[in-house]
Amino acid sequence: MNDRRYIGADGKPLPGVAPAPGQRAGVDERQVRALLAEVDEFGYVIIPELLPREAMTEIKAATQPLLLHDGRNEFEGHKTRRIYSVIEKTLACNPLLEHPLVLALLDRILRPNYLLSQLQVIDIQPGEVAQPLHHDDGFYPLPRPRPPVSAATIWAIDDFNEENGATLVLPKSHEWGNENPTEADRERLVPAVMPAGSVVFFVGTLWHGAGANQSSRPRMAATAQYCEPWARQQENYSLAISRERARLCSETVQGMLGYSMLFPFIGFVDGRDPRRLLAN
Ligand SMILES: O=C(O)CCC(=O)C(=O)O
Repeated sequence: MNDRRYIGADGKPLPGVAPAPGQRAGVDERQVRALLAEVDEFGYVIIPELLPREAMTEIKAATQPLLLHDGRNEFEGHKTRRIYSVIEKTLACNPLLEHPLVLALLDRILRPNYLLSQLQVIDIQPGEVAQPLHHDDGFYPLPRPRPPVSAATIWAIDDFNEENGATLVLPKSHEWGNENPTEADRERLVPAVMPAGSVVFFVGTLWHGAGANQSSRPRMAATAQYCEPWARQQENYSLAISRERARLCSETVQGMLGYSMLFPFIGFVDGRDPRRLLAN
C-alpha cells in the first residue's frame, strides 16, 4: 500500500519519520507482540531492567540539581518535586524517550509522527500521600470507551517498591467508559514494583497514580507521555524548547517535539514541513 503519511509535500519520503511497524533496528518482533498483547489485555506492561542501573544513576546525577520546587497542588503533590521543560535543561533523559523498544510499541498504538506530549522527572519525597487517580488523556474531551489518544512510560530511576510510592495502576481500566474508580476499585490497584532501569508502559486510557511514599528516601522517576500527531501536546514545546536546543536532539526527538507533520494539513510552517527550520 502506498501510505501517503510517509510522503512529503514535494512527493519525496520525509526524512526521519517513524518507520513502519517492524522496522525498528535491534527490536525483537516477538517481544513487541508479547508486550502489546499485555497492553491490550491489562492496559499496561512492566518491562524489567530495560536499561542498566548505571544509566539511571547518571540521569539522577544530571537531574537532581534541577529539582527545585515542591508541587503546588494535590495532583503535583505537595511533597513531590518535578522538572518540566526537561530538554531545555538537560538532554540526559533523551535516551529514555527514544528507547527503540518503547518506540516499537508506540509505532503500533499511535499514528506515525506521534508527538511527545510531556517529559517530566518526578521525585516523590518521604511523607508524600498517594496522587489522585487519573488517566493521562482525560483532558481530551472525548467520550470513553475509545482508543487511547496517548501512551506513557514511567521509568524507575530509583527502585520502585510498595513502600516508596511505586506507580499504582488499575488493570483493565483502559476499557472503561466514563466512570471513575470507586473505593472497591482501589483494592485492585497494582503497584508497579520494579528495579531501577525498568519501565512501566501504559495507554492514556488507563487509570493510575503515584503511590504514597512511606519510606525514608525519595523515589525518582522519569515519565514521557506521547500523543497522536493530531492532538495538542501538554507541554507547549514550540515555546518551551528553543530551536538551538532542538538541534542538539536526534531527528526522532525533533520530530516528536513538533518538527514533523501529520501529512498533509497538521503541523506545517509556511505551508511546508517544519523540519526545514532546523537546517543550518
Ligand atoms: O510518579 C508516578 O508514579 C506517576 C505520576 C503520574 O501519573 C502523573 O503525574 O501524571
